[in-house]
Amino acid sequence: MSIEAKLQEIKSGILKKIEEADNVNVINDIKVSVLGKKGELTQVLKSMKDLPPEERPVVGQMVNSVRAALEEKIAEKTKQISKLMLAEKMKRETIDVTLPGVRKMTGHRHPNQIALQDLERVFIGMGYEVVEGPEIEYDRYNFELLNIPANHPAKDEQDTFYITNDILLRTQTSSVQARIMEKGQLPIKVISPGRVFRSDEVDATHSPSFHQVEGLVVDKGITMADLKGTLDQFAKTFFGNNTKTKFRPHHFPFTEPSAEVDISCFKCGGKGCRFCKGSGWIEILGCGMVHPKVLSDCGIDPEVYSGFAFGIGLERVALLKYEIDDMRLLYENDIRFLQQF
Ligand code: 2U9
Repeated sequence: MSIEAKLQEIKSGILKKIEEADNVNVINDIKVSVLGKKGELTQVLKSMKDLPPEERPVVGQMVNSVRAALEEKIAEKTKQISKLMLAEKMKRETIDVTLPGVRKMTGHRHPNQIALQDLERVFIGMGYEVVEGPEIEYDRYNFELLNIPANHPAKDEQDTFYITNDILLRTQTSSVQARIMEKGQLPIKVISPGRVFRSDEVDATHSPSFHQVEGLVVDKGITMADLKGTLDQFAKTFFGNNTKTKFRPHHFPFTEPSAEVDISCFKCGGKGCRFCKGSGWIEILGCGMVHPKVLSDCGIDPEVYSGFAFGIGLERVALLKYEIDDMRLLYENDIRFLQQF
């Protein structure tokens, strides 16, 4: 067969294959098989050395023209296939923008956490620092330094979870403040929020684990007037400007004098309703002037310094604020309940 006929055969064979190709990989294989180092056309070029010298340029030209024709066809077919593939991809990835979206579930704050952050905001606004401390505590900080000595009824095993004789789950966050007082950096103006533990049965108003926010101010010249002014302002900021406060005498081992504070019912304004059980008042916290013995046991001279302290039950405030009538709801983590806040 003449070289020309051979070239024509290669050309028509390859053109047919290109025509039939349906993806870019096949095209690439064809390209290699004809134009590559060991390709059919390359073989023809290599065999030119056996021709008489005068025929070589003619054959060279023929090879080049076949190569050009094939390259053009390959480029054209590649373009055509790419276009087709793109069209198919677009069709596959079509998005129906009219379909309803998939709603993402977002978490949100627990009612306790909302109440805590609201409380903290009020006291931070009054210049208080927020300080936290350990939940597992020494007897010394939880009881001894707070004027609750050995044999005090609060230390009964019925009331407190003991780990050893000396180490327990704190029953109040006052323990954090006893630690601060002992450090002796004065003045002190802190609130201590945190989890506390009591050996209580679970019911609508009790839980073996709940949260407190306790406050402590110690400085020269602190009086009961500071305590009353602070807590009255707190009640107005937190429960509304029309809120009135009432200080009832009470007893705590760590404060003297001590009081419990009631606020006028924010539901009925004090007239008496189901919410305040007809009395017009709702109890919200305990407070008092820090007992001189507590000050001196912590190394602070009660002749020079005085202070006030208060304790707020966080769950109690959350239940009141969101009108929840069972504390257990706060711990069950039922999403249908939590979503309401
Ligand atoms: C120091 C000295 C005294 C903190 C106080 C209360 C009154 C109080 C309770 C309210 C409801 C706890 O959550 S509750 O059960 N607390 O009534 N707490 S005075 O007195 C302190 C704190 C620190 C060094």
